[in-house]
Amino acid sequence: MQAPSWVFVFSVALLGSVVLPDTARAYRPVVIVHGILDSALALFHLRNAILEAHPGTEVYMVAMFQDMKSAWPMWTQVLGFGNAIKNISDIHKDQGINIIGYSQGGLISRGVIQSVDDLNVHTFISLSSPQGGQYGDTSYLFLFPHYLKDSLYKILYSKFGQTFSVGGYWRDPHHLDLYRSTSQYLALINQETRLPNPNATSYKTNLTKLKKLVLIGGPEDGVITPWQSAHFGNFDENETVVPLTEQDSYKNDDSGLRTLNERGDLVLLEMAGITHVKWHVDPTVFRYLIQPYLS
Ligand SMILES: *[C@@H]1O[C@H](CO)[C@@H](O)[C@H](O)[C@H]1NC(C)=O
Ligand SMILES: *[C@@H]1O[C@H](CO)[C@@H](O)[C@H](O)[C@H]1NC(C)=O
Ligand SMILES: *[C@@H]1O[C@H](CO)[C@@H](O)[C@H](O)[C@H]1NC(C)=O
Ligand SMILES: CC(=O)N[C@H]1CO[C@H](CO)[C@@H](O)[C@@H]1O
Repeated sequence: MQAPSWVFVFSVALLGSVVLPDTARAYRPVVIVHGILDSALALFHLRNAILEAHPGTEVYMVAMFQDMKSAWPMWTQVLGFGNAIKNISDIHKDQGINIIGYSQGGLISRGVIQSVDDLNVHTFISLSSPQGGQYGDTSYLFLFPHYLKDSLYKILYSKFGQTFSVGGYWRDPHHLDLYRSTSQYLALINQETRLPNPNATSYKTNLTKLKKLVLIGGPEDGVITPWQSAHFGNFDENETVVPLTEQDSYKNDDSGLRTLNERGDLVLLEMAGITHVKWHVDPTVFRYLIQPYLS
């Protein structure tokens, strides 16, 4: 009667070496959401990097609101991307999905995570997205050629301006009252609004359902302003950057970020020397900042 137990030990050892090598592990599917004036195809690099590192991963590149349509209002895009992401999440209900949102796509993804019912998102990676708002001149503002950043509030904080995606997350530190009373998007999901915000509680609880929130940005970004907005930083009235943990809404845990942080599930990552258009193509960014969080 010795043989069976020997066979048993042997097969366990075999299992250990044959069934569980790294490449055969099942990684969660990844959904990629593109940025402004961009298309899903532009993120092909990122898709290939994921497949090379973790062969067999299902990678979904959501091809919606591409190019000029990426300037459509934020909630319109959150609804559209939300339907697509909900479908993908339902297919993988038990395992859950990971989401990578690049630039404006990271701000749309966060809206989806906070407002769509019954998603199962494990990790959300925000790749240089203006999570704390935008206040800076960039080529992306070509839609309003006659305005500089200090006068853009006149157009963006109006009914008309709010019909553009950037109007939804323009955060002018010299007109915060207007921002709080007109921003239809960022001020609501960041809990800075003076408008009725009936969904505030569910925005918060839904955010804290994430297993991990990874925020990536860096000082040479050149588009996201201040660059710390990638980490929820924002400007005060003197254009001094206020880091997330010094903001009142964080201290009061209004949006759930403090809960995530105190749970050890909020990760702020910074890399020098990466310009805005390189975050999704630079192999070092992928290897050290993204890949470790895809499980
Ligand atoms: C999501 O799934 C529903 C039902 O299967 C389908 O009607 C709809 O077109 C899908 N939406 C997207 C954006 O894929
Ligand atoms: C609150 O959420 C509901 C259901 O998702 C939505 O129909 C409604 O427009 C939201 N209200 C606001 C003010 O965002
Ligand atoms: C901005 O600068 C002015 C003048 O130096 C100062 O009085 C004010 O307290 C500063 N505001 C903040 C939020 O630090
Ligand atoms: C993913 C998730 O938990 N979604 C929830 C967001 O909040 C609404 C309202 O509380 C819930 O119905 C969803 O299930």
